[in-house]
Amino acid sequence: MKTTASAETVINLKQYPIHDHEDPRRASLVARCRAELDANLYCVIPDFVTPAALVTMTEEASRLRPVAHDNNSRRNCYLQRQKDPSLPEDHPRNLLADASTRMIAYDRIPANSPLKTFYHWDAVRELIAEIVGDTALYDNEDPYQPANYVCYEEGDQSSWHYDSVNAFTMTLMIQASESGGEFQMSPSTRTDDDQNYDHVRQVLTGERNDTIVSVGREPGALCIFRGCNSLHRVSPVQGKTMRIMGVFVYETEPGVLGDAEVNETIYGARVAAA
Ligand SMILES: O=C(O)CCC(=O)C(=O)O
Ligand SMILES: [Fe+2]
Repeated sequence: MKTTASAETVINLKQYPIHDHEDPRRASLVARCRAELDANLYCVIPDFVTPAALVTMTEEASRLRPVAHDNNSRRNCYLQRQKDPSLPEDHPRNLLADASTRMIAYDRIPANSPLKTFYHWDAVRELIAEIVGDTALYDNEDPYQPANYVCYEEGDQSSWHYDSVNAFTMTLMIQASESGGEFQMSPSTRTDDDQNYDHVRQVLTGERNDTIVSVGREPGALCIFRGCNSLHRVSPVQGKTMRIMGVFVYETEPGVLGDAEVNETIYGARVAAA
């Protein structure tokens, strides 16, 4: 397969020749990531993106920061903002906590951005499909959602939560904060059949931390995780350096758009349906 010049400058093909399906290093990367995702519910590919692309991405996100939507909310781990008065005060559904991130939507990002080159390159999408075990993945076709910069400034965090719809979530660490901003996970806190409220409450209140893992990653590392049944959070960021993440959404069928109401919450009033 032919690679575009720009993909070569964005992805570390020397270490990860993902465009060459015959290269044994590609097969071993897929095997390692599949095994780790199965065993731990997450996997990390360090140095997946080149230092030059990280510089451009960091500059771009910093420049676009003024047009980010400040997405601040108090929510429970099920991403709901309302308590349920029929349940006890310390029930997980009634434990609300802060989440604040600065969202830079897809439509704000230039067409030639390395973030978009990364997201739209067939070799990346095909690699991820093999890792997560889907026969094929497709780009999300929403105007706002497919690839975003998500910035965390001092004090920002994403409190414990489950991701709602996607079977997997994919994030790229672009710039780390000075401290804090740690990605933590308590794998398989619930199953499809059992909400496991006692354990969930203990994680939310800090009573129990023996099941929590910190997922370490340096800038350039790609993380794929299954967040639907595993509580996870980003701890409060400390220091003046923004934590900058790339967040990408692939779909298992073509032509998928985001929900208009969800988009308005995440990206602000400007995206409200006309
Ligand atoms: O920023 C991160 O490391 C992960 C954030 C998160 O919870 C998500 O993207 O679902
Ligand atoms: Fe999440």
